[in-house]
Parts: sequence; C-alpha cells; structure tokens
Amino acid sequence: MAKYQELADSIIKGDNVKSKDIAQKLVDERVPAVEILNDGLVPGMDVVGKKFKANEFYLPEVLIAARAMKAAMDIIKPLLSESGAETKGKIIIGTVKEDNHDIGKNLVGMRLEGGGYNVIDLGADVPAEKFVEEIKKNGVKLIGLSALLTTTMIGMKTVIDILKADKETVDVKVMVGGAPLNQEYADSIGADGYAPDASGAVDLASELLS
Ligand code: B1M
Repeated sequence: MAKYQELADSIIKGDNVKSKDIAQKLVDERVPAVEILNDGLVPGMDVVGKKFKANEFYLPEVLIAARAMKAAMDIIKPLLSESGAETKGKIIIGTVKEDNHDIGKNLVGMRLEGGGYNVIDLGADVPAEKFVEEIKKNGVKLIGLSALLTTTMIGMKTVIDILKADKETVDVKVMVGGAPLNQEYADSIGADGYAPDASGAVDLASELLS
C-alpha cells in the first residue's frame, strides 16, 4: 500500500523527520502498530541492508536509515504491546560485551516484536552477568545474542557457559547471530540455534520456544 511504501522510502532515504511524521499519522489513523512495523519499517530497513551488502549504500546511509527507523519506532513502540504483540512470550536480546554494533540486533528485535514476542532489549556492550541477571529477573526462556566483531563473538560462549553452570538457567535457550557467525561457530559454543538474518531469527525463536 502507498502509505507503507512512503514510510519504507523515508527509512531508505534516512529521513527521520518524515519517518516520525508518517508513523504518527498512521497511528492517528488507528493503523495497528504491528502493521506499521511489518509493512513499512521492516521492509524499508531490509532494502537498506540489501543495498549495503551490494555496496550501493555505505556506512553513513546505514546510520541515517537506522536513525530514521528509531524515530518511527519511538512512536509505535508503546503501542506494540497493546496490539497483542506480547502473546508469544518474552525474549531478551542484546549485543555482547565490548561490541557496540546494534543496527542488526535492533532489526532482529523489531522483527521479533512484529512476530508477536515481547522483546526486552538490553542494548549493546552488555556484560554476560547482565544477561543472567535479567533472565532471572524476567523469567525468560529464550535469549538472543548478537556480535559483529570477531574479537567479541567469544563473549557469547561466556554467556552460554554461565547459563549452563547454573541450575536456575540451564534450560534457557540461546540463539545467536551477527555477520561473522555461522552455524558451525554457533554449534562450537553450544548455542541452541543460529539465524543468519532477522526473519530467520523469528522462525528460530518460534522453533526454540515450541
Ligand atoms: Co564496525 N565493524 N566497527 N562499526 N561495522 C564491522 C563489523 C567490520 C566488519 C567493518 C570492516 O572492517 N569491514 C569490522 C569488524 C571486523 C572483524 O571483527 N573482523 C568493524 C570494526 C573493526 C569496527 C571497529 C573496531 C572500528 C574501529 O573503531 N577501529 C569499531 C568497534 C566498536 C565496538 O563495537 N567496540 C566499529 C564501529 C562501528 C560504528 C560505531 C561506526 C558502526 C556501528 C553503529 C551501530 O551499530 N550503532 C559500525 C558499523 C555500522 C559497521 C558495519 C559497516 C555495518 C554493520 C551493520 O550495521 N550492518 C560493519 C561492516 C559489515 O558488516 N559489512 C562493521 C547492517 C546490519 C543490518 O547487518 O549487523 O550484520 P548485521 O545484522 C544482520 C545479521 O548479521 C543478523 O540479522 C541482521 C539483519 O539481517 N543478525 C542476527 C545480527 N544479530 C543477530 C542476532 C540474531 C540473529 C541474527 O539472533 C539473536
């Protein structure tokens, strides 16, 4: 639909004023937040990701697109839970310690929210102990770890090892993702699953929580 295309285009162009205005307009028109997310924001950011991979976009374009996405997300986020988006369960996500890359993780979080999960996003550069503390506090059964640096991805193993050593958290499932990872690495650190992209993360979450 044209209104969603306009929103997607504002993300692709990195126009944070426009993305915020369109999101607000759609909310005022009582368009469900989950529809704004799934039909406007996520497709827009998907295009940005593809253009980046194809070397059609460079870092500045990715960063301003992420800023435009955040501006619109700030409008719809409070409404996502009201639209029934928490019914499938809670998932904690975060980028591991000493890693500040959060664009992909945010995309994964958006997709999970759009897929009906209540996402608790701990942000980036999250120490292993913080994951464990929040898992216990919120009683979650699944966490998602992101890493973009070859030097930080080992931090995922640290989280998994701590969880496995504690009988309170031994059954918590861990899914991992990020550009330097692959299935083989995920298996080697004892992760329960690996997803190469944000939509794969939604399928994997559903599998791991079933
Ligand atoms: Co950084 N950086 N960066 N960086 N950066 C990379 C990762 C790098 C590959 C660039 C390069 O050299 N070619 C390189 C890493 C090399 C390596 O480890 N071998 C690198 C480096 C070296 C660094 C610094 C060390 C640079 C420096 O300061 N010297 C520094 C580190 C800072 C730190 O974290 N401590 C740094 C800093 C930065 C910026 C701050 C400038 C910025 C981050 C901004 C931000 O995130 N807020 C940045 C960016 C943007 C990049 C690149 C260009 C793009 C990453 C990105 O956002 N991609 C990146 C180059 C590249 O990836 N080709 C690079 C778009 C995003 C949608 O994709 O994150 O892959 P991605 O997420 C995907 C999938 O991976 C997957 O789904 C997402 C959507 O499809 N996925 C998951 C991600 N997490 C998942 C979790 C899941 C499932 C799927 O389940 C839980």
